[in-house]
Amino acid sequence: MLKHVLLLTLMAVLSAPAFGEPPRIIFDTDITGDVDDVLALTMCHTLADRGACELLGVTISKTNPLTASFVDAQNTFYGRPDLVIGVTRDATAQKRESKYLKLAESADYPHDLRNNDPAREAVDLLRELLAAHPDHSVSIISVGIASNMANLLKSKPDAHSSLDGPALIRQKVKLLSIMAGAFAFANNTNYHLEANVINGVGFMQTVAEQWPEQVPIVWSGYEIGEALPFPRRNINEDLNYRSHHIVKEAYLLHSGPQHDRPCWDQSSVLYAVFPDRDYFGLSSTGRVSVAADGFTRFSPTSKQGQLSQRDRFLTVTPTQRARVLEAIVQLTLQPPAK
Ligand SMILES: [Ca+2]
Repeated sequence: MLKHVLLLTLMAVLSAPAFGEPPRIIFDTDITGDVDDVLALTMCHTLADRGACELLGVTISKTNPLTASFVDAQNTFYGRPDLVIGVTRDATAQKRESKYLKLAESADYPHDLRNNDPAREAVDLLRELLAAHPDHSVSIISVGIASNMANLLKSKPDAHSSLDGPALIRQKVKLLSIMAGAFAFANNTNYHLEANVINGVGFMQTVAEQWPEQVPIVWSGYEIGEALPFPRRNINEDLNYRSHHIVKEAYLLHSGPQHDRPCWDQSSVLYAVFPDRDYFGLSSTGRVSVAADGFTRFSPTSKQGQLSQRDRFLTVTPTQRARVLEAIVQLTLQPPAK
């Protein structure tokens, strides 16, 4: 009898997923100006190909007529031609020129979506995706301005859910992994005003002030990506398994062949998918506030007044830095599964 119970227990242990369910992720990007968004989206695909996460969809937070078309081209390149895409239609979201989105118009990258008009509205798509998945199961990776996150917070009950934005987030979101701000001496100053904040200060203030207390935010500050320069050599030499590679061409159009572009956005992807693998360290808990000039101030939880435990920011030691960079590089170079 005891033997039988032990056998059943062993079978249960072996059939359970070793590290729990892979995270469900939504990638919220301002894929226009910088190219780290392109590399970060590639990581979402290659991590999903490995079964490390489930990629639910992509939402775009800045305005350019080719954003959705480019994302569709990249999704198609990585074997997910039907992955849902939402774009912001907020007239106050930053409009941005791009050096690489024109690749969407190249015959080398076939795909369906030719412009943004047929794409979904981002907040409507976010609400649908959140409503469709189990409670506390969705990790949102936000690596641009916070237009979509702010507008999700302001959203009202609709056909997808009877909950307003904050209640829907409280019920469905497990984590917001966000690349924004600066929390250390960076760029030769202890007062670095980071682009994802200053290109939409009001949006980031809404997130900092109104995101539900119960749903953790982990901030990847400017200093994290700055410590992780993507090796140009890997772009030049290791993406030649296709005669035309959308990541290689986008990188070269943006940064040229002589630049190691910092991995700002990739850091938030890696943390969201592997929060327990010690790729990064974490600050104490506390609260981030966003000043009118875009400065991000972290105030630790203390008994002397600051009681919020919602926010933490990433840290990285030299040993972690080496591991993180190696993981990001390999995930970026990994060919599409199909
Ligand atoms: Ca970005």
